[in-house]
Amino acid sequence: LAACGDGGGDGSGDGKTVLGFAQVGAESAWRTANTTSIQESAAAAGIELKFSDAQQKQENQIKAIRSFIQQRVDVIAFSPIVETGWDTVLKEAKDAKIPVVLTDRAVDSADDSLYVTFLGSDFVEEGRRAANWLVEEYKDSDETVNIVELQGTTGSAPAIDRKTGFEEITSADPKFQTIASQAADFTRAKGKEVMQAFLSANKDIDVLYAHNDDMALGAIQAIEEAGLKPGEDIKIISVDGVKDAFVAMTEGKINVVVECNPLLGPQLMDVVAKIAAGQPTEKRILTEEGVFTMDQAAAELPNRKY
Ligand code: GYE
Repeated sequence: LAACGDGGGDGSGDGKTVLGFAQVGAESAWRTANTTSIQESAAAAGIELKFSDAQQKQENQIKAIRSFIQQRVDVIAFSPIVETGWDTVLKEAKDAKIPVVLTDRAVDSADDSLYVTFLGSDFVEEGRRAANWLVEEYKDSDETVNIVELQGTTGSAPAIDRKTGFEEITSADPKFQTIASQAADFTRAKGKEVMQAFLSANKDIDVLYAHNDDMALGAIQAIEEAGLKPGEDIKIISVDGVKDAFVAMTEGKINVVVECNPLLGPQLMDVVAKIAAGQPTEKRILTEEGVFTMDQAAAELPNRKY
């Protein structure tokens, strides 16, 4: 790759680094914040952004990546919708000598030469944090805790890892029983629909673990419509930390939120600039995040940026 980002021969003629970004979709508030962050930081960094929205379909994302290769952008970044099935298209990018940055979600590939770096959260750790809250919450009780789980998009890194991290902790104590677990695609509408099904099939749900806030917020509607109190009758653990989830926490409807930061734009642009300048980058760039409980929500709400 030539220095100064002219390796791709971007055709824009003004010497700007051109970044092709293939986004997952607009499935959640997290995603919307992520998109805005990427667009704003590209503009601030003087990077020309070609942005594509795959509407949660892998085939669309693959098409977008192929079109970026054809346009000979300098760098390609994307959030792989699912973990597998990328080797062919990533090989095409590699053959075209266009560096690829994984943003937010990872791929499951034996060949890590297919991308330069992976920038994003540790989703397994998020799952552990969710479970650690549960362990603490029920530490003085021996009774069975019936858990239902709303999984993110089937095959996606956050769905796989958040489940794994959660199970790693809860499986150590047999009182924790996951009685139902199903994918709801990270959306509110699906979260509500699947929670309705959970409620009609199970009389005794103690806890809902939702892999993101949007599904939790949809589930809250289903729980209320069933005449139950979210946060009390059914305790709710969620992931992301979007504003609406903090509002729900101040209303006592979500008990705890494990933060997952979508504001990856500035870090992404730093990496892109480094790559364009021919500088080395780390293979894994982690995001820092916390855990917020109901009693901290009101104080934290004004600080939320997404
Ligand atoms: O948690 C969810 C979004 O990949 C971390 O995708 C991201 C997840 C996020 O739809 O809200």
